[in-house]
Amino acid sequence: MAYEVPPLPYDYNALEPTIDEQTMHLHHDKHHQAYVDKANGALEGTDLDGKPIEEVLKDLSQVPEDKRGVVRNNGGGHYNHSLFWESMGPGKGGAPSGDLGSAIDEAFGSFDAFKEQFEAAGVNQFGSGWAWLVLDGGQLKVRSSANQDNPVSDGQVPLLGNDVWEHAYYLKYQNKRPDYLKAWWDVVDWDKVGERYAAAQ
Ligand code: MN3
Repeated sequence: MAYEVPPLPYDYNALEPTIDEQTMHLHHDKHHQAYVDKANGALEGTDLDGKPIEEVLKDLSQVPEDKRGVVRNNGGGHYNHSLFWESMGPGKGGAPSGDLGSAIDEAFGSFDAFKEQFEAAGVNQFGSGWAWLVLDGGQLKVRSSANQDNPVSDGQVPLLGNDVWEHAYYLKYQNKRPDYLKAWWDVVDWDKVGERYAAAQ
């Protein structure tokens, strides 16, 4: 079964004004679709055809060498964006509560300190990539990744990721990536992130 772009769990304009409707259409319908099409093309006819993308990315050495780069980039693009759409929602934002809220306070000192580190990871990612909150051997950490690399390929569990490719923000924020990273907190669905944290324990 080939990969498919999952439908957005909300309307294209639901994340306004943080993320504009046109960006959501291009990002979801065009960019994500292109990653899916290229990943499917690379895996078609291999033993990995139909394997969940997370399982493929956990061990890229299982991908035939001549297809590994394409799968890393485009399979990564599919997995990253699938996580991304689900991590946001209208009327979200605020702060994490429960176990995740306590764990963030403990790991980073405070929620504000965590946000500062996460934004810095996004701002300082040279070129295209992602900022992440991950669980690494039971420890919460902030990191970035280049291109469409996902922390799962490094044995970590991605809990939250923000896309800092220019296609994610340029129509509305132009070159002001720091402004996009700061505004993005208004649409983060912390219940969803908390579910991932609980599942990863
Ligand atoms: Mn993107």
